[in-house]
Amino acid sequence: MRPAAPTCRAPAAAGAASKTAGLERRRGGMRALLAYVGPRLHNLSYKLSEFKALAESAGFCVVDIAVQYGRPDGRFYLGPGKAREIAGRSFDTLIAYHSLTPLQVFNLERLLNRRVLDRVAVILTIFEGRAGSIESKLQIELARLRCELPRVREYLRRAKMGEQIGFKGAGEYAIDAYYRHLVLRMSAIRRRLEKVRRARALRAARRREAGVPEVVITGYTSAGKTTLFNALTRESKFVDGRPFATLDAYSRALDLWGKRVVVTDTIGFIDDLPPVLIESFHSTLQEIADADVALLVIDASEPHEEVARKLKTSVEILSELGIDRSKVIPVLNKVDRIGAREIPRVGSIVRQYFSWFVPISALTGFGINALKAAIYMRTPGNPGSARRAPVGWAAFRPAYPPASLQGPESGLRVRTPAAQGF
Ligand SMILES: Nc1nc2c(ncn2[C@@H]2O[C@H](COP(=O)(O)OP(=O)(O)OP(=O)(O)O)[C@@H](O)[C@H]2O)c(=O)[nH]1
Ligand SMILES: [Mg+2]
Repeated sequence: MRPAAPTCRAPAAAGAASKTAGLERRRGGMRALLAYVGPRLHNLSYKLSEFKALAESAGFCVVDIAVQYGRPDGRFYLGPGKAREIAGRSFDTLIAYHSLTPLQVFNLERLLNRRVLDRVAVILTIFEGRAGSIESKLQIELARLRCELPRVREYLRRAKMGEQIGFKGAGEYAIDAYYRHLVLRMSAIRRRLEKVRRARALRAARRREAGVPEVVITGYTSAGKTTLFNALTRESKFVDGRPFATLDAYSRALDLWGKRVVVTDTIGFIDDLPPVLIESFHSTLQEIADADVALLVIDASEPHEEVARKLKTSVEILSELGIDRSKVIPVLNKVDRIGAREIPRVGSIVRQYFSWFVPISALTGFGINALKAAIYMRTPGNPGSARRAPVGWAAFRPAYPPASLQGPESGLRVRTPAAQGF
């Protein structure tokens, strides 16, 4: 297959994106060659364009994508022939789609004489540039060290065997000292994280005691979670078309017809999320598990097969976190990009998992009031019958005139929670 056309423009020089770009630039090695070795998947071009977006988001300029079908080579990831072939090409950093073993990194760096990274390292670079809270900074450092440790162990093993390995110019004793430093630093971070987590759990417990329902916004990265958070709370948190705009869970109180709820924006899901990151961000994900209601934001403007795949993965992640499906409100976002006729078609994909959904456009405000009503109905603490709509049909009118969609009164039928009768 043809890899995506190479583009080498400088990353946007604004906000958090430029911070990550600056980080990579300081490290040097901006021109990246991406490599994928694996099966011929039907959605491979989509996966590769996401991979490219990730690398660009980290500040790299992607010169090309090398694709090789089959099983990754144990020593070089790419087949040795392909690895030698790309050695002659012009780039500074090789980035592999899959997580590389220490041996593969070692061999490739030796062969190419260039920096070799994998997708996890790229994600971590983005995270480093965007982490705001002390907790996410610690989580990222821990993930970084956990990736580094097996690599250093490999260098140490080789140094003990008497090999001249040139690890940052260090010899066996220096590598050994560095290895011990990593282990100590990791346990120090774990202890600090434990304290931060306890404090956060305490705050959440207090909120629960006060009877304030918790609503979390979840879904894939770039689905429009923060745009929705801003639309619900009238905040102006950072929104970006690039992956992982949001890293820190951020909460805000929201008043729904006299009922106070706390809405939290969270980190987005991504395909093939490496276990090391899942573990590091466990506490943030735990926040989702503890919520009374989870808004699962789905980008309705993507191709149907992508909507289906991401929805399936999201449902699996939520169920792994122990979230009952009855707690989930499926939110079909970006309907302004697809038009009213397409909504039921995308909706039929959602109906494979949920009996209802709320179509919205977080950007134009379409459906936001219907969603607020759904949140009102689904969160605990409703006065009187939970089956009664909080207000009349006014609740289901768009907040302000939508850009390309008419309101529910003019043709589009919104299957509201009131109509569902739950
Ligand atoms: N057309 C349209 N674009 C939207 C809508 N909602 C969000 N977007 C755009 O989608 C992109 C991603 O939006 P974000 O709100 O940053 O997405 P997110 O889910 O918070 O992404 P992460 O924080 O990276 O996980 C931005 O360019 C938004 O302007 C919508 O309803 N309609
Ligand atoms: Mg966001």
